[in-house]
Amino acid sequence: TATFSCEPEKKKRVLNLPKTDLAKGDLIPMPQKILATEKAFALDQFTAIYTSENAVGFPEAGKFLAKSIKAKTDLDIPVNVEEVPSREGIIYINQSDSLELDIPEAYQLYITPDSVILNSNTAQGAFRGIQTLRQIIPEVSLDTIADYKVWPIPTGKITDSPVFAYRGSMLDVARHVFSVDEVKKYIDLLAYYKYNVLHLHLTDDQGWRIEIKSWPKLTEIGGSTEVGGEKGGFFTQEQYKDIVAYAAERYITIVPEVDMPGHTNAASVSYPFLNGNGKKVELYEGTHVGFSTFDTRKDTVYAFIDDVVREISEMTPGPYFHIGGDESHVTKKKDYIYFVEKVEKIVHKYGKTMIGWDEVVTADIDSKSIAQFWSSKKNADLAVKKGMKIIMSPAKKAYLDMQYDSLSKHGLHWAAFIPTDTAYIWTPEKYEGIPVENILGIEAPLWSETVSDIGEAEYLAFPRAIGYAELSWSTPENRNWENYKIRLGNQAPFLDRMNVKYYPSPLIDWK
Ligand code: TNX
Repeated sequence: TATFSCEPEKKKRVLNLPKTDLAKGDLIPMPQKILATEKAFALDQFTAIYTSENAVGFPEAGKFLAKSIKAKTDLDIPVNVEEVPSREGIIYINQSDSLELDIPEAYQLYITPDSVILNSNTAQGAFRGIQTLRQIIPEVSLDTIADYKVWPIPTGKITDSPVFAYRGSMLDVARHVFSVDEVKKYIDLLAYYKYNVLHLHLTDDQGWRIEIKSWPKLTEIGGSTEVGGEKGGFFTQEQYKDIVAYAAERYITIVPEVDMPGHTNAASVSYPFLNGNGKKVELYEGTHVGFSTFDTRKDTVYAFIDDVVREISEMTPGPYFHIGGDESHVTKKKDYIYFVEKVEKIVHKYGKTMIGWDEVVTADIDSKSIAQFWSSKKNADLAVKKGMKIIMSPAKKAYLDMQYDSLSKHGLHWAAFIPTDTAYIWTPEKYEGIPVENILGIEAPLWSETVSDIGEAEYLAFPRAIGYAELSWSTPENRNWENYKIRLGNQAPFLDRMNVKYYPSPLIDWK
């Protein structure tokens, strides 16, 4: 068959490409090392992608790159899984065992005028490197240099790997329901900035959003409401699996959260035997917190939790199960501790590592469980004392639902106003004396009491989520607000192409 449309002879015309500077690109997060060589690789209709053979995930990574190039340039780039022909104009995604790459998610990019070589030990590392490549492809083509379009890619070498292993964001799908497609769009945006975790807050007082086959009323009744009287909804197990698979293709781990023993009104309306606050339970569409609790002294409550943890764990390939544990204001202290210790055992029974909001460290839990620090420095210190790892989500720095300022259309401000610079200018490595050895990573939660659609959620998340990506990937030496804010302004064409309704912060000169 005549598939040789990109034969080398056709291309052997020397293009007079402009000088470039790889170090002046708009990369976010900033890579560890960049060495610029000031020439250019011509990305054009003759370019072809090759990937290592027999390397798990590499062909798929190649296809992902081709799709991304198509979205940005409209070029149709073929992806080949075969021996690399020695010719110019190729992007080669290579599985390499080099020791330098023996760090999870590490990659190297070697760009010369002849080829782009992306080396990584793992497909995950290759995928992170592909995001870098996507970002250095210029927004506009050169149309005067040849009788076809050319995108000059700056040459040089990038060596890169992340500072933190856990780089996450959380979507509260309980207070407001988001569709599968909306969650996927959020995943796409996270992936572009090298996030690797999406935490789904699946249950709260106002709604239960995940189908549990053994307890169908959770979604029938508990899923029927949202904050503000909207219509409710939930993910079927098939939909949840679809989200998990979509995230996995982007090397993003889903962390499911079932918040308990507080934040459980929706569960208790569905099955009143669960309720432990002594009051009659009714569906709830308001925004108060801390009024609900499970009955922590009934065996049947733990049998229920066992089913829920089992069904969700079976659909979740990632290592974590988040049990919530925050703001259980009407649970007696001793009952709370008893509860967390019992539920931790259930989480372990289904092979998962437990994560909980920082209050859970007041119970006697395993040092391998993880504390998500959101407000209590005392709890963070206790976690450190127990040798636990901590996910950094301090509300006054990392909460995506805090308003930018008093004029913000959406959001709360109980923790702080968080303008775009404040969100970026802090050092998680040295925050409130928490030792860096204990920090697993950073997560930016997006609580949804004040948003009623994905556009409003995007207004709160962007641009701040882009800054948290850099805080969790790049070294402190490579982070600098003055430099970052220019790169951030240059994200506008990407955000526009993705139809993101970001907040156009006046601190930023948007391109
Ligand atoms: C506190 S942060 C909560 C959530 C709210 C959020 C609003 C945390 C663990 N609990 O229930 O949605 O504040 O900012």
